[in-house]
Amino acid sequence: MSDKGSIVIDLKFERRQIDAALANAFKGHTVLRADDAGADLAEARYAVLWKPDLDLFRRAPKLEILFSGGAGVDGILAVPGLPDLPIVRFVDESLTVRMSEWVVLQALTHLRQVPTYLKQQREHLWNELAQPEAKDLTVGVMGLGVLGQDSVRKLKIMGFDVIGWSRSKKEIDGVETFDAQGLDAFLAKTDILVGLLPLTDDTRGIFNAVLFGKLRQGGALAKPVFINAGRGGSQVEGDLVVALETGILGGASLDVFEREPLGAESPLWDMDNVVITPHAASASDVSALFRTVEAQIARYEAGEPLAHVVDRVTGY
Ligand code: NDP
Ligand code: OXD
Repeated sequence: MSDKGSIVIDLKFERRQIDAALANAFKGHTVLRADDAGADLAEARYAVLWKPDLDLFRRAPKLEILFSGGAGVDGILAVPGLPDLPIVRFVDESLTVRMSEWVVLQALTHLRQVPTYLKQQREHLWNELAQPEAKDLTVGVMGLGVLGQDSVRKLKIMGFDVIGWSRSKKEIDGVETFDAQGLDAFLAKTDILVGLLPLTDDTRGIFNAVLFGKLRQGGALAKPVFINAGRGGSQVEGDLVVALETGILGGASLDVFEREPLGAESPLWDMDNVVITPHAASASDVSALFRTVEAQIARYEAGEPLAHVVDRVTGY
């Protein structure tokens, strides 16, 4: 019998990935698997979850803390009848670094016109394009949390002019920042828009025709570019397609979609100026996830406060 609390795992990673990570995690805890229909979860105290269904909470009525398998918690908060328990987000250097790599890669992809060069390559066309520099472009980052702030730092290292927008105003050295009220002023300066927002009632559908129409036209890339790795529910894909077709937007890099996987019929797949990745900007490293959960449980059991607890009112 274990003398530490038992933990139920309900994650969408491949089983072998979870098994490999469990080999070095949760010593002294009993670990149960939600996908094991016969598992008795009645005494489980902690859950590590991604998109649970309500049945989990019926099977595990004694849970004390829900640990999210990712930084975003919209998949957990969407469960109807979710018990009122603390939800802890996944925050870890591995996740942050991966996201910044993706964001910088996409910003550089559009700066250096990679989609056009790839098209020319397919057409066997030797044609050199104009080369604006990073400093000629303003990248506007929406969402200045853990991920947004790291991306800001790394975009600046690459030489971009960077500005940021968040609900509450932030002070970041060398970066002009805007609060919720400053959205229009922020958009009017932005050549490359980066979305790193959580999905909440306030951010659902925020990337729409009206917003795209407020981005700066006539910058060094001529037309603004939209990059989104926050959540697909924040973008109105119909509006996005029209903005790309009509030249309101010059290009996009999308990791997240209204519906995932993105349907084969989506016109986004075939647009030359659109880069698509399958919600892969920054995957959670399972071993790192379990390490952070283990550390948080140790803190909780020692009577210390948990870190990165979600505010159920704001939804992130
Ligand atoms: P944080 O909670 O640290 O930061 C969220 C940021 O968004 C904060 O700056 C917050 O403002 C801002 N924000 C939230 N709501 C609003 C609003 N209504 N108006 C303006 N700003 C708002 O989250 P992380 O940085 O850790 O993660 C961000 C999101 O990235 C996750 O929620 C998830 O959806 C997504 N993600 C995607 C991944 C992928 O692979 N595609 C991987 C990991 C995460 P304030 O600072 O004022 O609170
Ligand atoms: C996350 C994600 O939220 O992978 O961590 O989307």
